Amino acid sequence: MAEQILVTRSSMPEFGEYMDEIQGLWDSHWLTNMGVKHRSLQEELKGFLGVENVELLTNGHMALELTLQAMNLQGEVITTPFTFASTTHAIVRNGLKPVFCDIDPVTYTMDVEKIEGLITDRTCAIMPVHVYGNICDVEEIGRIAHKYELKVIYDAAHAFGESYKGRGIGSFGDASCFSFHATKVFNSIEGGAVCFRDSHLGSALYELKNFGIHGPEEVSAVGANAKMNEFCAAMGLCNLRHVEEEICRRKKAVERYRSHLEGVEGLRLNAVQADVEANYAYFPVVFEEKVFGASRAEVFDRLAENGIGARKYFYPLTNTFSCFHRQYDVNETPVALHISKRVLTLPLYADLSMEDVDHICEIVLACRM
Ligand code: T4K
Repeated sequence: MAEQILVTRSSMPEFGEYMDEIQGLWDSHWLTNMGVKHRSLQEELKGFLGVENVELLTNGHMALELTLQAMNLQGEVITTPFTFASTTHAIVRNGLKPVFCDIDPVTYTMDVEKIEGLITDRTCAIMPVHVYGNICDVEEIGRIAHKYELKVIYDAAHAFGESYKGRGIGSFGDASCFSFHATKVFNSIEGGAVCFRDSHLGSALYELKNFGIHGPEEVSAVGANAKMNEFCAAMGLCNLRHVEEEICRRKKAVERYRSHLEGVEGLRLNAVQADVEANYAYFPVVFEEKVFGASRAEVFDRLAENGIGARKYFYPLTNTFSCFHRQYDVNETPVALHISKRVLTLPLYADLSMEDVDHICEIVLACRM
């Protein structure tokens, strides 16, 4: 049987490069708790992301969850349901109430026209998502947040290495939370980071990721254990050396996809955003069944029959999850509902060959017959 093509495939450095990076850990026996690899990855990321402050964490989810905790927020957080479970869970697990804003039909990010109508006297923050690496309207969100004195925490899990108008995307808002999961443009196996403006937030995050320990004999907060270990940090250091090449190779695959699928009636490809240095994190395609001639489900099944694992990122919407016991009304986010029922993310990773892209597109287009 031919090898399966999955939605993504982790990029890894040469084995020898990683071995060299971790050699010192055998000598020092220092494996975690903010060791030398942790510190050096943190420093390198500041430069690469163009931000002043970075705090490393075990994963993108803990980045979101502990950032909300560190800000000591109460009340309602405006967010979108067109995202991975993590965004909404981080809000709920902090005892905060998610208030769902609909998404923009072109970028799939928070529809800024609809934010102000959702603000109440209980609103404390906005948590928009740079979904698929599509950048939110950071200027308008910044304006609204300033006007109503709200915190802005970006879920930047998909946005590693991107910039807007030449400025690192992690420098917008009060904080931006990145994921370095194995499936991301940049991975440290598991990992995440928070970029933030206010240095007090850094000290709070540093303590919260280490059980809230303030000093040898003082525990001042109910923290978690969310410290990135040395092996993950070492993987991050290796992958960071190759991430620009990673993005270039992804770009080539995206261009190849576009050469086949652009302009096909009933298919909507991801928006190309002005002033954004993109990272080509995902390749979402929206299938309008009546125009295209086949539904998302048919395309998904046909690809699966051929050993190709496209994914329905992000279906179902988080405001329909059974764990929320019908607390939210999905009809309040009709655009998100429409897109989530029709979108498929096609395989995309640095090692994906042009022949594989051709093959995937052939199968997709043949679904119309
Ligand atoms: N916010 C947003 C918007 C997010 O999308 C995410 C994570 C987060 C926050 C939270 O960040 P983290 O806490 O995860 O750092 C995957 C990822 O696990 C998850 O990180 C990601 N978003 C989400 C969109 O996708 P699954 O359940 O779809 O993963 P899985 O195991 O099905 O893997 C997908 C494909 O990736 C596989 O078919 C093959 C490939 N793969 C997977 C793994 C685990 C590899 O090549 N290597 C691997 O090690 O969630």
